[in-house]
Amino acid sequence: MERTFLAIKPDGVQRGLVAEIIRRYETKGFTLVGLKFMKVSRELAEQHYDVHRERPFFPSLVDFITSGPVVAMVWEGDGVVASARKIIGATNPLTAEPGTIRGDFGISIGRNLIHGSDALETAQREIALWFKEEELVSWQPHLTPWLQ
Ligand code: 3AN
Repeated sequence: MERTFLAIKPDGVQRGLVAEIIRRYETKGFTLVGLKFMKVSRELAEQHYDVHRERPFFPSLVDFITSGPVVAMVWEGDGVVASARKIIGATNPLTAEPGTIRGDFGISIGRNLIHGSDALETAQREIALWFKEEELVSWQPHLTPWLQ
């Protein structure tokens, strides 16, 4: 079953949007398999954003993600990688569609509330980076037949 990695960034936590963001994935019908509330070390932040290492905004990216607690999550379901990204919206909250998390709650590209893996391979890398195998729970939700 497909899995993706999502992280509610420090701005999402500070603004009290944790429940609102989790609600969107629960009510969509995806299954939560991992969740932790944590401070991110600089080492983890630099590994997570490794592809952006040469970009000018890399230092501010690392400063921001390590500035306060985040909610790290793994969600499971058919097509969850692409669908979770659609629910998040475009990178720049100003151009993200209304109805998406960034479109509804953000205005700043440097404070865009949530991270979501951009492809299956990235998801596998990020899940392994952020979670130990024993922190992930494989379970079968008792979904109504309408969601199966
Ligand atoms: P996304 O989070 O939509 O996958 P990426 O992977 O292109 O976006 O960028 C990772 C993060 O880097 C973004 N979430 C955003 O916080 C930050 N970022 C991207 N582009 C810029 C930019 N031009 N200026 C400042 N921060 C940026």
